[in-house]
Amino acid sequence: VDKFQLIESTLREGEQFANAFFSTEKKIEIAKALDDFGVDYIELTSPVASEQSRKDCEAICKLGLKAKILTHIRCHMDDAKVAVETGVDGVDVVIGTSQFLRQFSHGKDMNYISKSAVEVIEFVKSKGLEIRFSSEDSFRSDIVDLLNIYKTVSAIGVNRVGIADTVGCANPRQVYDLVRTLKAVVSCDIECHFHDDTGCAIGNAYSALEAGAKLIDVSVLGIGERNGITPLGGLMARMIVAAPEYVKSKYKLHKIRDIENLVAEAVEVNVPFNNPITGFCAFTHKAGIHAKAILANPSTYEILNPQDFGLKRYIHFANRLTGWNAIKSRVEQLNLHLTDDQIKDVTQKIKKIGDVRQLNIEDVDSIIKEFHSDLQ
Ligand code: HCA
Ligand code: CU
Repeated sequence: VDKFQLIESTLREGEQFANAFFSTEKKIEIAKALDDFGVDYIELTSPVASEQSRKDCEAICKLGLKAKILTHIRCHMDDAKVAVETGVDGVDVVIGTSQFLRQFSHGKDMNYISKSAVEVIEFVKSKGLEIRFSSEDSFRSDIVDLLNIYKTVSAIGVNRVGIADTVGCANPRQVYDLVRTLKAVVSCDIECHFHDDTGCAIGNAYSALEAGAKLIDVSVLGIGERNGITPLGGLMARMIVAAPEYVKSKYKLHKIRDIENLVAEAVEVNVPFNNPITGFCAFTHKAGIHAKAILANPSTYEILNPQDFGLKRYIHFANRLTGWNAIKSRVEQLNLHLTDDQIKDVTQKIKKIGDVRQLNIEDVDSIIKEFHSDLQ
C-alpha cells in the first residue's frame, strides 16, 4: 500500500454531486487548495460538457500547479480532439463495459469499444499526453470481455488502466480479486474508483491498494453522483494507519479541515458529525473509563493522533458517564485546587445532576466552583 497516489476528482466526479455548482473562481480556489495539500492529479469535468467547463479547464491548466491536470472524457474522438487542446497533462478515458451500459447507455458491442479505445488512445498519445483507459461498471462486466480490452490497451501502451465500481456494488474481497487478476494481465499502473452506495468506498480503496493498485480516485467529503465516492479525508485516515511515514511526509494533513470546510460551504452541506478526522466528535472521549485512560495515554483509545491533523482531543466531562479523573483534569484547567477525595465528592454531585438532566460545560464548571468556594 506504500507509495499510493491520489487522483482528486472533486472538480469532476464532485461536480456530479446533486448540490454542486462551482464558479470559475471557486474551482480555482479548490484546485489550489488541493495542490497545496499534495494530491498527485486533479481531474476536471469534460471540456465538452459545456462551454464554461472547457474555459474553466483551460484556466486551471494555466495556473501552473504542481499537480498534474487531467480531464475526463467518453471514449470518443469528438471528445478527445477537444480535450487535447485544453492544456491538460493527461486524459482519462472511460467507457461502459457492463451489459447494462452496453444495452441501456451507449449501445455498443465489445468490438466497437475496443476499436474506439485504440483510436482514442493512439490519438491522445500522439499529442504527448498521459492517457488512462477505464471501464465503467467494471464489477458487473464480463470478466473475459474486461481482460481482453485491458490486454488490448495495455499492449498499445497506456499510463494507467482504471476500474470503476460505478454503482457501488463491490466488496473488498471482490476488489482484491479483480485487481490481482488485472495486475497479471497489464503492464501499467492500476487506478481504482469506488462509489459508496453500500458504504465500502474506503474499504474497497484500501483493498485495491493491498492487491497492488497504485492510484485511488477521491473527492473532498466524497461528493459525487448519488452518495459519492471514496472521500479524501477518510482515505487519509485509513492510510495514515497503514503507511504513516509516507502519508505524513507527502500530504499536508493539517489542511484537511480547511479543504473540507471550503468544499462543504461551496456545495452547501455540513461536514458529517461522524466524519473521519473532522467530524465534530472524532476526537471527543466521553465515558469515565475512556477519559481516565486517555489522560494517562491517548493511544489507549485513539488510533489517530489529532495533532497529525492540526486538531485537538476533547474530554467530554459534562455528563453522567464522567469519572473523577476527567473532573480532576477540568479542575486543573480551571486553576482550582482540590484534593482527590474532594474531587471524588464533587464528581458524585455532577453525576447525580447528570442523571436527571443534560449538562453542559458551564453547568459543570459552576458546580465545581460552588463546591470549591463552599470549602473556603
Ligand atoms: C460516471 C463515470 C465514473 C467514471 C469513473 C472513472 C464511474 O460518472 O458514471 O473514470 O474511473 O463511476 O464509472 O465516475
Ligand atoms: Cu464515478
